[in-house]
Amino acid sequence: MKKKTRNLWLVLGMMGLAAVMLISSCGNRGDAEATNDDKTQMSTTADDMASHAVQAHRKLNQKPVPVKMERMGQHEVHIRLTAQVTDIRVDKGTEYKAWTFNGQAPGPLLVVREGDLILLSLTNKDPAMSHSMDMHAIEGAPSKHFTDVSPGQTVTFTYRADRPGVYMYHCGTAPVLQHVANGMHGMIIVKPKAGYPTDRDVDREYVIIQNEWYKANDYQDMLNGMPKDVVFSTKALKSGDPNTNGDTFTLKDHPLTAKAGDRVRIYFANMGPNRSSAFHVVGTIFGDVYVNGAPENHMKDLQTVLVPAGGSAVVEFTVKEPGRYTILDHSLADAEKGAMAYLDVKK
Ligand SMILES: [Cu+2]
Repeated sequence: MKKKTRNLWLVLGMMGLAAVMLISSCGNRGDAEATNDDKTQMSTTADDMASHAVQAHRKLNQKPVPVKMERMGQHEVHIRLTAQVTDIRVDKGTEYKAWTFNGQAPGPLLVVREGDLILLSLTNKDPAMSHSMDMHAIEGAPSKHFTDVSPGQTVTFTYRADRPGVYMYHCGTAPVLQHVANGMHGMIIVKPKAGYPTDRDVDREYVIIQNEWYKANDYQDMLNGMPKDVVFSTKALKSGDPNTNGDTFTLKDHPLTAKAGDRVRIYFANMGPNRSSAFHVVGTIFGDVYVNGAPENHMKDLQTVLVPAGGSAVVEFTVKEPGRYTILDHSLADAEKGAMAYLDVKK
């Protein structure tokens, strides 16, 4: 009798275990169900996600889809973004299979006006996993506005940009660190209705974005390691401006330009994912700084601006004489890792 009871408990226990395994495998399918790789369907730990992505993305290098921004009315703009996997050159001789918006990392520069209603359509061309849009420029429930878009799907999110400034946007799909470190981030400028008080003084303006690259799709390195490259990029504010990916060399080989006496404005944002930036331009003093790019956060005369991961600033300075000015993260190890650009000032 005792033996029978013990066997019954053993059978019930095994049934329970099987049920738990079945439930957990169903509950965890999520992103993994887009492929036939059965091994990855049992778990969505970041390391498993990483190896899953490496498998599914191995032969993938999707041609960048141009971003579309269309003004529908005076206060309404339709933005179409695409999540895709595209190889990015992050250092001379180093390609990175980046998870991107529109084949750029950082993603395309978005510019809207304070008060605009944004219709943001996100198409997910990644065959292997969901992606999403965490838009720092808006206020709303993440569970409503920042939801996952499955492979092959397009979802349109609607929200209003009521607060002027320079904001980060990024993929918010878990694990967020992995999606951001792999390249899914960018800048959106919400132009202030009344402009900045110093608009009239500015002769030219540029965008600089900072981000870090870790060992390719290595979640443990993203979590506990040090970035291999800390990089700058620029994005075009008007046609003809340079538009680059985050790499260690382009903005040194092809410096930004200005004329002696120019008042220069830089819209700067730090994508992280992990490190702060001590933003500085050698040979200048930031006469006017707008923390977060908000006109009311106006500060005067700073040598260096601390910009956290997920933060930004607008800085303005005068280049008094011709020469080469270095723009850098004054945390100098990060500058040596690549976070440096040149501004060449002519007569
Ligand atoms: Cu993503």
